[in-house]
Amino acid sequence: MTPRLSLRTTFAALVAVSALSACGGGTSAPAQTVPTDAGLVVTAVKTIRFDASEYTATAGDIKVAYSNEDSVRHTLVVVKDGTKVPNFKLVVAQKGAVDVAAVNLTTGSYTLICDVPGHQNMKATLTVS
Ligand SMILES: [Cu+2]
Repeated sequence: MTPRLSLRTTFAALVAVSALSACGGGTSAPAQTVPTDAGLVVTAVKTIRFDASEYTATAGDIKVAYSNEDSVRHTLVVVKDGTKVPNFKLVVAQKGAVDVAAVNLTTGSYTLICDVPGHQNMKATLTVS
């Protein structure tokens, strides 16, 4: 009985460790301020909107900063031809939060959205040239 018990305990410990490591990483660490070299700055403002309906950026690796001046959580997702650009999503959980990450975009027209349910109002055009 003892060997079986210790095996089970080891397994439980392994599961706990892998669960812990799954929690780390993945999301980018939130910055406190908008970096001065950001290639695109988007702000979520009151009444569940972005601060503009049209944005522009230069093709290549674009450092995107997302700032929250609203009181609820917002996300920023880039959509191209109805498909979300993979591996890119900014999240600002509360007022004053800033999230920054780079996304590589080629020349073209994109749509910026917030994919929080009920936030369909948050939609803007991003022109990359
Ligand atoms: Cu939102």
